[in-house]
Formats: sequence, structure tokens, C-alpha cells
Amino acid sequence: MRRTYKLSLPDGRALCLGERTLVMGILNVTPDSFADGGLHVDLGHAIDAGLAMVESGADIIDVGGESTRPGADEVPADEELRRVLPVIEGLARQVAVPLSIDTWKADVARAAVEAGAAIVNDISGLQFDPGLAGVVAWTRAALVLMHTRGRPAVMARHATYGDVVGEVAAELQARLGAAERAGISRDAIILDPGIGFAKGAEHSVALVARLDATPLRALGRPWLVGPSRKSFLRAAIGERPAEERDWATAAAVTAAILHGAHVVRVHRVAEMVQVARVADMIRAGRAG
Ligand code: PMM
Repeated sequence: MRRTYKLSLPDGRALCLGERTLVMGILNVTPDSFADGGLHVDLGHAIDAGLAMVESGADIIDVGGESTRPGADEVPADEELRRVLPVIEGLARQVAVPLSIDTWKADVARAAVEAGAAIVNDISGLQFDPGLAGVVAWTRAALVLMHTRGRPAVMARHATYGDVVGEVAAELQARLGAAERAGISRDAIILDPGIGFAKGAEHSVALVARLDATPLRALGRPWLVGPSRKSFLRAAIGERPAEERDWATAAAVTAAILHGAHVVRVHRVAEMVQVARVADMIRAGRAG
């Protein structure tokens, strides 16, 4: 059995993690994200895409206004807010599922939570902006604490590990400690191994394959895994554009669930909801 967790959200709701896998739909409102760049830059289009994800069975919508693809440039907070806030405000009025804000910036997180986001999805693991932890603690938002090393522009050069599972576990343990010292409740935190972030393909593969290994399991928190359309998939399927990696994503999502992921972050929600339901069924070992 996968461990179950109850995650309290700032609006009094709670997310149940572990009974079935939750599907987080990716809504990037950036002109340059690597996997769906430019798709949702228009406001009406972005909100419609979010509504369609909910219709397709998304449990969480993750709104992001800065690309984190390897080597990407940083976006100033005011530009990031200009992109994400109208989308969060619009969706918060129309959908019941929790919204998350994919940002590492304190100012963006604060405004997004005030506008209706319930989860702060921080790819930096509270490392890039010293103000972010305080915002999460103060707003009582849930937090996705992801493993990475260095900013996206330079992270590739930090992808050196002796024991990737042990090192990622130790570094996440340190980030958990920092979060708690800043006043964030441990019960509000979801961990993420950071697929593709300061990782070579072999590291991403090892983390999915060994998500249930003792050092990671011992951290005692639920897991979000984000393999969708990522470049490590090319190690198995060869060079293909990101939009042609959805079957490969389905395999990685299945593997992540069988190894204990509680939440999967994906582009193709309708398809991956089906994938998650079948993987959950097989994991449970009984039909239905
Ligand atoms: N990957 C990306 C962006 N945000 N957040 C979390 N928690 N985990 C991830 O793996 C992750 C993320 C990059 O992918 P995208 O450009 O397709 O959103």
C-alpha cells in the first residue's frame, strides 16, 4: 500500500494523497516553455485550457509564467505576475480544483495565493528567493519542494552524483529542515525529485525507478513526479520533438506511480488520467 497523507490547503480544504494518484495539469503561460512553448499565452485561451483540463479530470492546475527549461532566461516578477495573475483569478472563479503557482519568487507566490492559488510549486526547493519560505508559512499554502542544484541557466553543470538517490534524499532532507525552520508545517509539504533538473538522463531514470528506495521513503512525505515530455525520455525513444513524447510520458507516469508517486505533473491530462487509473488499479492488485 502507498502511504496516504492529508494535505491542508489555506482555504480550509484538504487534498487526500495516496488513495488514488492525483493528476496535476501543466498550464504554462510562457512564450518559451520547452514542451508547449507559446501555446497558452493569450488569456482567454489559457483559461479555456485550464477549464478543459478540469473537464478531463485534472485534480490540480499548475499555472506557470516562467520557463525553467535548461538554459532559460529568468523573467522579472512583474512580467511573471502579468502573465499568471489573470489566469489564476479567472480559473479560481470557475473551477473547484486547487490551483498551484509554479514559481520560486516570493512576490509572485504571495500575489498568486491572494488571487486564489492554494499550492506553491517551487522548483528551487526554497533556494533562489530568501523571501519565499516566509510567504508560504504566512499564507499556509501547501508547498511542492523540488530538488535541484543551481539555477536553470547553470543546472546542467551540477548533474554529477556518486549515489543520486542518497544525495537527492540528503539534499531534500536539508531543504525540509529549512522549510520547517521558516515556520512551514511539514504536513503542508510534497516532495519532488526534480526530473531533469540538474540531472542527466541516468539520474532521472534512477530516481523514478527508485522512488520507493529507503532514503527517499524515509523522508516520510508524499511525492510529486514530473516526467512529462522531458528530455531524459530521448534516452529510450531517440530524438523527437517534445509534443511527440506523450506515449513515452505515459510509460514514465506508470512507472512513477508503481514506485510510489502520489501526484504526477503532466501536459496531456485526459490521456494521463486514464494512465493513472490503470496504474492505480494494477498497484492495488484488484479490478475497479
Ligand atoms: N518541471 C518543470 C516545471 N515545473 N515543477 C515541479 N514540481 N516538478 C517538475 O518536474 C517541473 C516543475 C519543467 O517542465 P515544463 O516546462 O513542461 O513545465
